[in-house]
Parts: sequence; C-alpha cells; structure tokens
Amino acid sequence: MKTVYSPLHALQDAEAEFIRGKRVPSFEMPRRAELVLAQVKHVFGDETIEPRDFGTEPLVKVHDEALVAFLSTFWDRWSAENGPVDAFPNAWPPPRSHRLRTQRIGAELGRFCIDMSSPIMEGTWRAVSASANVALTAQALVAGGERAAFALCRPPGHHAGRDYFGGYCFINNAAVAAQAFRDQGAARVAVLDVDYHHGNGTQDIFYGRNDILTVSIHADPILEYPYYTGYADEAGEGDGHGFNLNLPLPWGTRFDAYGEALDVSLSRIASFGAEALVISLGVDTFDGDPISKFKLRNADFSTIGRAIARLGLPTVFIMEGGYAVADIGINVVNTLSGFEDGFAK
Ligand code: OKP
Ligand code: ZN
Repeated sequence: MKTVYSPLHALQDAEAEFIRGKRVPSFEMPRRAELVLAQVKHVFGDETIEPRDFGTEPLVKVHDEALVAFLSTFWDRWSAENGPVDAFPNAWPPPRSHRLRTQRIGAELGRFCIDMSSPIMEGTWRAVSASANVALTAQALVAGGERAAFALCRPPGHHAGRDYFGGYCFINNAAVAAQAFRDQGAARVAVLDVDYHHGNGTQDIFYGRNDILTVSIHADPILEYPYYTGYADEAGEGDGHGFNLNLPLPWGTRFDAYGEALDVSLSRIASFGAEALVISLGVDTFDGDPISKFKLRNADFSTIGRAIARLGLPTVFIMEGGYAVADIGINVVNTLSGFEDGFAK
C-alpha cells in the first residue's frame, strides 16, 4: 500500500497539555508519526509520497471559512501581542453570548477552541495544512485507481468540527477526504472511525447529510473525551437522520465485543451502498495505550484490517490517534497489512 507523508508535521510540537488540572507533556508528539513511518518503510519499503498542495478550497467545503481564516492567521496576531508562547484559551463564550464582537485574540481563541490539549504555535498552520494535503493526496491516489492508500496525517483531525478545533485536531482530514470523493462523483461515501475517542468533528460536519454516512466505534463518552457527544441515540438530523451511527463501548472492551461492533458497522456501510470508504485510523484502542482503556492486542489490528477489506471498497486510511509509541507503528501497519491480505482474497 502506498503511504503519503510530509515531514512538516514536526512543526506541531506541543510542549504540554492540561489533564485534570495538571500541565503534562503532550501525548500527541512528532515521534508518533516518525515511528509509524519507520514501520511503514520496514514492511512496505522505503518509498513514500510527498503531498501535493490543494490550497484551502477543499477545506472550506467542510469547515466554516471563519475557522480556516482564524487558524491560518492566528499566529501573527497572537505572537505580536504575547510573544512566541504556545497558545491555549483561558476564556470561552458562555451559552447565548454575543460572541462575534470581541477583537481580543485570546478571547477569539476561545470561540474556536474546545479544550486545553491543542495549543497553536508558530508552525501549527504549516503542519495542519500539510496534514490535510496528505489526506487529499492519498484520496487522489485512490480516486485514480489504487484500491487503498495510507495518509500518515499528523496532526490528526477527527475532533475538528465545522467551526471548532480541539482534541489535538485542527482540520478534519477524514472529512476533507470524504468530501473530495463526493466532489469527484461518488454518490455515497462512508467514514468509519475506529479511534478510541468519538469522532465528534466528523459527526458534526456531516450530521445533516445522507450522502456521507458516519460511523464511530469508541469509548463511552459518559466516561471519556469528548464527553458531550458520541452517544448511541445521536442518529443524525433532518435529511441526515439515520446516517450517523455511534457504537459506544465500555472501558475494558476486548476484541470479542469490539469485533461485534465492527461487524455492525461494516453491515451498515454495506447496506448504505457506499462507493468509497474513509477510515479514521486511531490505534489508541490498544491494550498498552497510556490515555485509553480498551484491550486490543497487536494481532487484533490485522483482524480489523481484514474485516474492513471484506467491503471491497476503494479505501483511504487516515491516521488519527494512538499514544503507545512503542507499538503505534506495529498496530497501524498490522491494520494496513490485514486489509491487503483480506483484499487479495
Ligand atoms: C485525540 B484522538 C483525557 C484528556 C483528553 C484529549 C484527547 C484527544 C484524543 N484524560 N485529551 O482521538 O486520539
Ligand atoms: Zn483517540
């Protein structure tokens, strides 16, 4: 399988995030992508593909222009006022507030940023736009006839919604890729999110639509980030009703229960009649993940890949989470190799 990769991801290098009141080293680090790349090269060979530049047009099809404009211009305004300091919000608009008037950059940050795990720094926008270009380049490979491609995106994207960012995510790479399939003529596209955390951003972006099915298997948000969404009764709205499927699972989930949820997901994608598939590939469902509480083993990721392949669809894999750095490469490449095995049969 071909892999698309850009070294520009390393420009997003957060020193810290905030967890339970404490400033701790960021779990989302450049080394994650470097170790995935090393394992990709080890198993699939040294060739990787550099992304093309698609500009902001494909981004504003799934995000508000105001978010894209904010992210792309933020650093100059912030650093002029505060110096070269990683930016976290410390104020958020309360419900029903007149939130559009403020001119203060730090207060504007609170309009767009939902949490304290996603600082903006000098290179953030270059890393983020490279990550979206990685997704779009992989999508173009598949649209051009490859049966699958791997977008080694970093920063990840599935927590970024229409007009907000957070959860280490700024632009929703999976949504951008899914929309690109639609724009190139696929009538129905499915996004399957297997990251440990609910793909709230992807859900948000497509919630009112019946042409892009969103399915997410994740830890029950009653106990896990992103807390406020990801419940089983969120089915979509208006035309989109019935086209969002959430499968929350309890802490401690092993592959026996996980595999059943995966089968439910794949059946729904098949009955939907998807013509192309985007996988939000997080491997933080792994047993040894430091921020997660599922119990999948290395070999289970091969099984996931083989199961996805049974759909027989053109498929773009988009890198999302996974923080057990010693195993992240193995778990990602096991998924991709499992897919190739399954597709060959
Ligand atoms: C990103 B991805 C919980 C802290 C949550 C944000 C987690 C973002 C996960 N103790 N911090 O879905 O892997
Ligand atoms: Zn995750």
